[in-house]
Amino acid sequence: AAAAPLDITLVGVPVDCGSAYRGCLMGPDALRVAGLAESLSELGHRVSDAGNLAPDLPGPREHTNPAIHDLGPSAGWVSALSDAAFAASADGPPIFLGGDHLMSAGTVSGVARRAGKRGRPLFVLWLDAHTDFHDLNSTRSGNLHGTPVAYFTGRAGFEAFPPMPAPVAEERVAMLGIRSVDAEEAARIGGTAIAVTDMRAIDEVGIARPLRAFLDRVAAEDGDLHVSFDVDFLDPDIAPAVGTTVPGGATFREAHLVMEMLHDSGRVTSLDIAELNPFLDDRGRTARLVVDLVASLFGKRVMDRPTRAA
Ligand code: EXY
Ligand code: MN
Ligand code: MN
Ligand code: MN
Repeated sequence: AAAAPLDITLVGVPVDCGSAYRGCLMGPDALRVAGLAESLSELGHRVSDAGNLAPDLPGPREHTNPAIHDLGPSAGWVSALSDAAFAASADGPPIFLGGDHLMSAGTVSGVARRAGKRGRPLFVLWLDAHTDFHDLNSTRSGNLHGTPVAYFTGRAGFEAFPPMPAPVAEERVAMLGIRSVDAEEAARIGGTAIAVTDMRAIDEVGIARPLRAFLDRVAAEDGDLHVSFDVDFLDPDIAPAVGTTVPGGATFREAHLVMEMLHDSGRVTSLDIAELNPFLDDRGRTARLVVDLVASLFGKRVMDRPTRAA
């Protein structure tokens, strides 16, 4: 069935200061070259490209891993990105093209404010090998892409960052694909209501059941749903172009199933595509896989006439 046409805005977020490896700066353009806009237009959506958040964004533009204590510029950057995300989500769903996962400190902040304006709670689905739940004191690597979830759920330890205007309630965050968690994160996240489904659980019960349970909760509260898709959620065999690969990730079919279920839910109001590093890619195959998965999220179907058992 053709998807209801949406007004989709692409927003490039070329940032790589949050990760240990350069290259995510090129993520937005790799997704464009891989045909993201065309794939969505072919589904009947109206796609506009807002370009990349310009270099005049104050803050970490070059490859500088800011020492944790010197985050002043990043604070301005997070605020500016939050404002851009808020504006971009005024009409249809924005797709934020990263950039490493530090981007979500700004994008989730902005869409959370948008949800609040709409009088809706914001839910976040975190597709990732990592929980990204460090704060600026607990991180060992100093790589800020390991912190956005702690930041946007309003936890302490982010004095150098702008305060989260509308923190996301921990019980409205669900994670799928988790398989690399530092001790400090594990100790902390265990005490929260964040629904963490790791790969062990997915192997035991499948990926559909925890996702279905989460989507039922989004529907019950008539919430907005932000999907943050870290490309390292996928198995490195099918998606090598990320800096922090972890073996044993989601398969091609698990990933498409997640995207198709998200589409069928009709609840997705915004999307991050994070951590794509084209410099590590193999002739663009990771970028093209990601575009294909995002097309599934926005209504592409392999079979027009499903033959599933009733
Ligand atoms: N937990 C490790 C750290 O904090 O350095 C690895 C974080 C990787 C984060 C990537 C974006 O998902
Ligand atoms: Mn970097
Ligand atoms: Mn991540
Ligand atoms: Mn990750």
